[in-house]
Amino acid sequence: MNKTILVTGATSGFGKAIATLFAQKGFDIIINGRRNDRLQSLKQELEAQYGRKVIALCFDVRDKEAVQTNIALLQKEVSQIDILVNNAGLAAGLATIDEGDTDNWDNMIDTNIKGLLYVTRQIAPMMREQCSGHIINIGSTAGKLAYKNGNVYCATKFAVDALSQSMRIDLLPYGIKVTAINPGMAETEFSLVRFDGDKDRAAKMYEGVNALQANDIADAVYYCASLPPHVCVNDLTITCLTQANGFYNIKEAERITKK
Ligand code: NDP
Ligand code: 8X3
Repeated sequence: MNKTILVTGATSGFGKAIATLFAQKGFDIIINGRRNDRLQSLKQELEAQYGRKVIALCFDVRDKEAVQTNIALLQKEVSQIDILVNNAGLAAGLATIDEGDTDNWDNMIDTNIKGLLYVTRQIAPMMREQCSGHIINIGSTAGKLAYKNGNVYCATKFAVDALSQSMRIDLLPYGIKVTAINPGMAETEFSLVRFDGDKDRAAKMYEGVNALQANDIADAVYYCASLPPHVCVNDLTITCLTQANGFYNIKEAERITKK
């Protein structure tokens, strides 16, 4: 039987790259996102190119009922989910705590924390019944060290870190692996979303940085997912060479040197 992976937020960036790599490696794929046109074209592409079974689930991870309904329907079609990648997420805005937009805060908390929890709540019992499975949560360097103006986004990723640790404890008796992958700056649609479609501002984030690409993270996810059954990567922080952590990168280093 082919192994099956469910990737949330697969219409772009890391999620799309992860779904594509796992299809190439012979997995059946379940993809999720809110943009159905993108989901359908990825489904067609993966089916045509790799001959894999691909199920597209268009729902918003913030919508608890939609998550429950979609996963319940999925269970009629799929007997086992081997890997869940909780990837759907976003940053909205970049502002100090006294000036932040509270709608942006709600959006980040609802997506990055509550969305991850809603999906996990539906999939973890399936894995518990199977006594196997692997949950891979996409955290961030922002969840290891807070940075200026990052406040609520950083808090959501600190929460992903805490939840990953807790899930590992809760699910350990059932042989379920839990891995947190914490990327640094990566060139996806992340900054375009954060800056509300401002392409110039988004592009500036990556100037002179040689940032990570989505495929770098897909490779890391695949590495973690293909280790022997007794081995679990608990926590993996990955940055490009020009970034030391969420606060300090080559631009900051140059600014200090020029003083
Ligand atoms: P992208 O913006 O390229 O991709 C984000 C994906 O999440 C899209 O597929 C989007 O799909 C989906 N998504 C967002 N909100 C929802 C929602 N409410 N319901 C379902 N899907 C949703 O960004 P990345 O690939 O960079 O981001 C993926 C993850 O990686 C995020 O959790 C992000 O925080 C994290 N991350 C990103 C880093 C970076 O520098 N790029 C570094 C560290 C972590 P759609 O809009 O169709 O719903
Ligand atoms: C995304 C990376 O540095 O913009 O998590 O927070 S960063």
